[in-house]
Amino acid sequence: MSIPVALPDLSSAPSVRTEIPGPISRAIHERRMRTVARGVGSVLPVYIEYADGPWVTDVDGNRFLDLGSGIGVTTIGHGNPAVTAAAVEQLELVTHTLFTVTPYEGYVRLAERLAEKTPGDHEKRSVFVNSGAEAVENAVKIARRYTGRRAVAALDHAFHGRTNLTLAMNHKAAYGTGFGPFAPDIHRVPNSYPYRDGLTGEQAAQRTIAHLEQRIGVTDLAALIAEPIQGEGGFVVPAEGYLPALQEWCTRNGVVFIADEIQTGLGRTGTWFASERFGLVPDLVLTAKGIAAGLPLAGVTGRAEIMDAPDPGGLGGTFGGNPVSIASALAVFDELEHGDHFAEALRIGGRLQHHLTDLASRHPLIGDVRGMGAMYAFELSEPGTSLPASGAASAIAAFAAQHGILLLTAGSDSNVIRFLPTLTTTDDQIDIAMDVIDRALTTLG
Ligand code: PLZ
Repeated sequence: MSIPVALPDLSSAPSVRTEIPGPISRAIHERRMRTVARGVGSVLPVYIEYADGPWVTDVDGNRFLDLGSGIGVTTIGHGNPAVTAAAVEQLELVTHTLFTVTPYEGYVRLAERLAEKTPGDHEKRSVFVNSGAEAVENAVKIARRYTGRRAVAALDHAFHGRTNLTLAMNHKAAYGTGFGPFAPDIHRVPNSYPYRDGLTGEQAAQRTIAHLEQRIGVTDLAALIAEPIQGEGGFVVPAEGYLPALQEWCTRNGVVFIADEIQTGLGRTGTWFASERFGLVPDLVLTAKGIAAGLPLAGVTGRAEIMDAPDPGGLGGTFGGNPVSIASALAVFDELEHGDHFAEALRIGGRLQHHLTDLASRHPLIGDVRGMGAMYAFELSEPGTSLPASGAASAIAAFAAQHGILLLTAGSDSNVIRFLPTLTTTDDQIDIAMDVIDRALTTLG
């Protein structure tokens, strides 16, 4: 598809010109159903031709306000000019050599940037790979090699990817149905979910630690992996003190503490990493999604002594740390360093919280409102309980789509609406989206 001749106007309002999906999208969709594997779904089958800032425009000319950023990837906005320029320049210089055959400086520079920006001033090393799941896989490899232990613990409501090892780590069985057998020695332990468990951070940590000690045993445990705010699990913000208590326990017991910052990282919560918001200094930090604003790249960054445990040749892969992705990531780092993106994330969080609190006071279906910076959500419950209201989240998302607002659902019970807007989203745009959600909730009763 070529870029449309008439670029969309840049006013605040979404523009819905056809039924959704429109006729051209529907025609492409028919072809897709005959050629693309059924297992690859699409939340909203409108086929996108053009994207700028917080907008995506489909082949029928419908312009949607994208409040999901491709699941938290285009954090600094679709089509950021500095990222595009960096990628194009790199494409013209060299697209591929394979760092493990003949290296290039960008890889080193990005490792330096991550060493500088990830929490803690200890010596660090990085490795770059292609996807979040691959970063998780490598973190597990590295932690096992370093500790000489085999078991890995993940939290209830976790999501870590779709490869075989990471499927074993996910909470939701549906991701893995029929895909087993799964990797052994992966354990899931209770998390902190204040809305549902009512526990303080200290109490929730005690419960988690009891499981780790009784069900796995410290001497076999290589690593504990946690998302500072659980993403696919429904933007579960742990109670205060929970994660620091787990980190402290890991340090005391020689267990590698891995922060999966794939969804929370790189400005999303108003700091470089959400770990900072919780006072964490993880042993390993995982990055992906927003790191290169849409080009495929992921990383594992962490303590030098842990990262250097594997021998040369133990880590790698053909496309890992591709020069074009790396150049884009360096441009993202420059943008985050010199722009006011962190303040924007906090502004967006404030606006979302204000609106969602108001909606919750008027719509009894909203049981909880939570989040940090440009990572906010509301959970839908049967009124007066914390039991999941089934179907409501997808109904709201479907209503919003018809009105030009792209929303993502989340949650182990699929009863959460989550917001991952680009940091270029204005207050006016948020207000428009909230009005649509208000109407959707009224429709649901
Ligand atoms: N860790 C915390 O959020 C990816 C999943 C989309 P990949 N989340 C979006 C889908 O339906 O598969 C994610 C994450 C956290 C790991 C991952 C995995 O990252 O780049 O998708 O492999």
